[in-house]
Amino acid sequence: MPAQVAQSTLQAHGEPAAQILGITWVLFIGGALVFVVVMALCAVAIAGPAPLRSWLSQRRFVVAAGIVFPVLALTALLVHTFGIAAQMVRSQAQPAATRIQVTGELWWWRVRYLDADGHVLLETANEIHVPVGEPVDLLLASADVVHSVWLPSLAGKLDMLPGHVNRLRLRADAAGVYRGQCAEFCGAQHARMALHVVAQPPEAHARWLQDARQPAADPQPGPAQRGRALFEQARCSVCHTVRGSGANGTLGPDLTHVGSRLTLAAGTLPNGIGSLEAWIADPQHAKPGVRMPSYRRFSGEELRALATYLEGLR
Ligand code: HEC
Ligand SMILES: [Cu+2]
Repeated sequence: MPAQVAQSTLQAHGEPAAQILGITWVLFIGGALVFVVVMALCAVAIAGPAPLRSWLSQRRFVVAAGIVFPVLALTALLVHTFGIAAQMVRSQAQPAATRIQVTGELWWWRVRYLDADGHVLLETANEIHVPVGEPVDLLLASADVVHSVWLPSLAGKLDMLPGHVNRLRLRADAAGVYRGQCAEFCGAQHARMALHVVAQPPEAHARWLQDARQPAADPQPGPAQRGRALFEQARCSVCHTVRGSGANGTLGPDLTHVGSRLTLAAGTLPNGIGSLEAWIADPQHAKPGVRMPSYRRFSGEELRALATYLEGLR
């Protein structure tokens, strides 16, 4: 797994993010310069020598600095920003070869990889794997309320709207794990709705995609096998799919390869046996209001078996 990259707008690792960062710096430096000059003029106007003070209070100066300058400065910024926006629209006119449907759910992300004809190759959750250096289109939708995808190091921020598909272009120029999050308040657990983009060299990405499309392997005899039996008895399959096992619920995240994910519940817990046990026993504690019931009735040994089974789904 590539290394984690800090989640920061100030560290752009791909084209759309770099273009936005350029605008950020122009606005920030321009705004800072204007601020410094205005503060200096204020100081002079209050405590400066009398001739300077009277010069500053001339009508001509007030009109030039108070009306003409802001109009010119804001117009220049507008033209600059429109220029970059037009450049972005031009460079994104052709659809990208890699298209991934990302649907916001309360409070996680459904991720579907599409083939050239728009058929679903694979469904997973909360993690988007992309090839390094290639443009990728995220087709954004929502299953419920308005969410927003924000991946500051790779792209801008774009809303996910019910009944409408928005397209977000991104390109990761270096291998890495890029964190993102929901940026539109969507309910109680909005703050625990993170996602990760995993960028790998194209060959590694192709291999990952091929592996991820395989159904789940049968569990080893022992606790894992007992875990699968418990998974069936407890009817986790009402909400979860594990391809190859008969479980085909769609209300919650696909768990076919849940063991290979970085985190659980959209960045709420690091993945691992302990976290899986804690999550299954009491998701309402880890993420209050979440759309999965707590299973406090399982014994410690049963939880361990379930977690062992899920952790083995790689
Ligand atoms: C009523 C539907 C429902 C049932 C039943 C259910 N879950 Fe869930 N489960 C969810 C939802 C929804 C999420 C996503 C929660 C979130 O991140 O906001 C989830 C998340 C998970 C996750 C984390 C997956 C990930 O990729 O982050 C695991 C593991 C899990 N459930 C295991 C189980 C097990 C084991 C059972 C049975 C004992 C079970 N679930 C029963 C709805 C359900
Ligand atoms: Cu959200």
